[in-house]
Amino acid sequence: MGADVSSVTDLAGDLAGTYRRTESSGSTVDPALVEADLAALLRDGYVILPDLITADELRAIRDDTDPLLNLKGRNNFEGHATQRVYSVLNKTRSGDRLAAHPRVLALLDRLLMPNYLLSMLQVINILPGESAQMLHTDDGFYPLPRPRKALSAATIWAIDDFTETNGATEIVPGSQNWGDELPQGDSERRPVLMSAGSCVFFLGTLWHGGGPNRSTAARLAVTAQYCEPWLRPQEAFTLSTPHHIARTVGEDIRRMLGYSIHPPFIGQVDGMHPKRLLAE
Ligand SMILES: O=C(O)CCC(=O)C(=O)O
Repeated sequence: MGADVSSVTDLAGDLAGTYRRTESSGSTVDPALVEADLAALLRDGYVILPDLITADELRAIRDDTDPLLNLKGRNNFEGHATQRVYSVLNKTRSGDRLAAHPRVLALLDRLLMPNYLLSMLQVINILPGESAQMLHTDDGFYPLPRPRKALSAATIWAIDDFTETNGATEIVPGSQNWGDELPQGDSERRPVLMSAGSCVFFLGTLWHGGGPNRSTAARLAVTAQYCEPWLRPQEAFTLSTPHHIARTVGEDIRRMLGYSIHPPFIGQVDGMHPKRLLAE
């Protein structure tokens, strides 16, 4: 439905009347820190956020995801020597801290519109022998011409140290500003070297891909991706997440799953705020 925004602003109050917009935990982060992260992100297309999660949290992620890593990729993109776990929120709570880390939300709060959505949460385990993944951008499947503002952003969390040889994510610095040009060969790929517990945050317009794993050990990572609240997320979380999980997760994740409204009424259910579903 097309509408003149000025004539529908009063409607925003209708759907959000009972269920007010909730504040992102990103607001708890020191603004000076966030501004420094943001400046690097906008300049390079990515920023490394070092050592954000503890050894205990890393252990819990490993323990919970290990039994789930039983399938290899079905195509070159997923990687035939790469294991992926989808629908992570329905399988373990240990990824919640990553998906809703305040340092990440603080950047998203500045990049995307309020009530941005979780688009993907996935465990990616690159096994020894895997070759380099094709370079791609994460918001390239939204058919809007480049150069443009990013419509999404992504994090990749190192659960193992990311090294020169073990399949560290590779990025093409500055490529977030490109128009239609494509990366030429592999010489532009730069591995993101970071310690376990760190994450790389990058714009949806940045060219990147999984690196080749030339080591003898697997490289475990978790990726969380986010998109504007007026776009369709990659994973249909509103379809796949049972109500008991939506009630269990914290408010930041609940809001990002789609229990929120992009004013005046995108995301409605039966003309009402979607949170009404969880009250039943
Ligand atoms: O695992 C990685 O390092 C990157 C994977 C990736 O970009 C993807 O599968 O979309």
